Amino acid sequence: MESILKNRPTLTIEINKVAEVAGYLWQNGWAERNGGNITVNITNIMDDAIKALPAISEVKPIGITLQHLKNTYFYCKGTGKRMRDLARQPMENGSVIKILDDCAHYVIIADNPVNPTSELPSHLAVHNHLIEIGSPYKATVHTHPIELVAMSHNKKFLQKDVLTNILWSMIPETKAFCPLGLGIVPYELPGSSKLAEETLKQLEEYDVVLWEKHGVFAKGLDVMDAFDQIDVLSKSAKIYLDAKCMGFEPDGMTEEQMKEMSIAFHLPK
Ligand code: 2HA
Ligand code: ZN
Repeated sequence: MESILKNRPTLTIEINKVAEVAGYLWQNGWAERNGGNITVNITNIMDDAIKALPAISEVKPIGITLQHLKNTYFYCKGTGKRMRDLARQPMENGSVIKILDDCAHYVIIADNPVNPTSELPSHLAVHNHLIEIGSPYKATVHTHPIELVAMSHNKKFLQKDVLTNILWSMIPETKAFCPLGLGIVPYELPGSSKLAEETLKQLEEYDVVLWEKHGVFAKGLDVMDAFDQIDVLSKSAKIYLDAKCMGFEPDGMTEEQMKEMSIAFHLPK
C-alpha cells in the first residue's frame, strides 16, 4: 500500500517534524530503547480521501472516554518502537489513528498497523482538554532528559516553582522561551491513569511538567515548539550541574534581572 504522505506536502511537513524531533531526542540521550512518546493532532490537515480510508486494525478501546475527540485523527509513535528508528522511518514506527464516534475507541488507518504508544490515554486526555479549551496546541512530547530527571531525585527541587526559578535564573533565554516554567508531578506508575490525571492538572498552569524520577511531558503548538521548551529547560539544568561540578552553587540571575526580563519580553509571570 502507498503511504498517505504521498502527494500530501502539508501532512508530510508535520510528520517530518516528528521524525526530526525523534532524532534530537535520541541524539540528546533522552530516548533509550523505546523511551518517550510523541502524539500530534492532525485532524485539521486531513482531506476527504484520508477520511474515506478503511480501518487497517480492529476497533480498539482507548481505556477512557474523551468527549471532545469524536472523529479526530492523531499521529502516534508506536508502542515499543525506538525514537532512533522513528527518526528515519516515521510511518513504520508510528501510525495514524482515528477516534470513533463513541469517543472511547479508535482504529488505525495508515500506513501500517503499528499499535500506538503505551501512554495513549494520557496523551489523548491532554489533547481532549486542549480541544475543549480551544487551544491552538497540537503536539505532546514525553521524553527522559538526563539532567532534569537527575534534579527530580532531590525533594527540595520538587516544591512548587523552586526548580522553575532556578532554571529561569541560569540564562535569560529560559524564562523568555519557557515563560510558564516547569510543573511538577510526584512519582506515579508509568502509563497509569493517576499519572495522566496529575499531568493534566499541572498542564493547566504549565507547558512542560516534570515527572519525578521519570521524565518530562510537554505540550506545544507543534512538535518543534514542545521540544524547544524541553530543550531550553534542559540547557539550564546542564548549566546548573556544570557549576555544581566546578564546586560552587551558581549565583543565578538576580530577582531584579528576572523582573527586567519579564517586562522587556512581556512575560506572564
Ligand atoms: O513509552 O517512556 O513512559 C515509553 C515511555 C513510557
Ligand atoms: Zn517514559
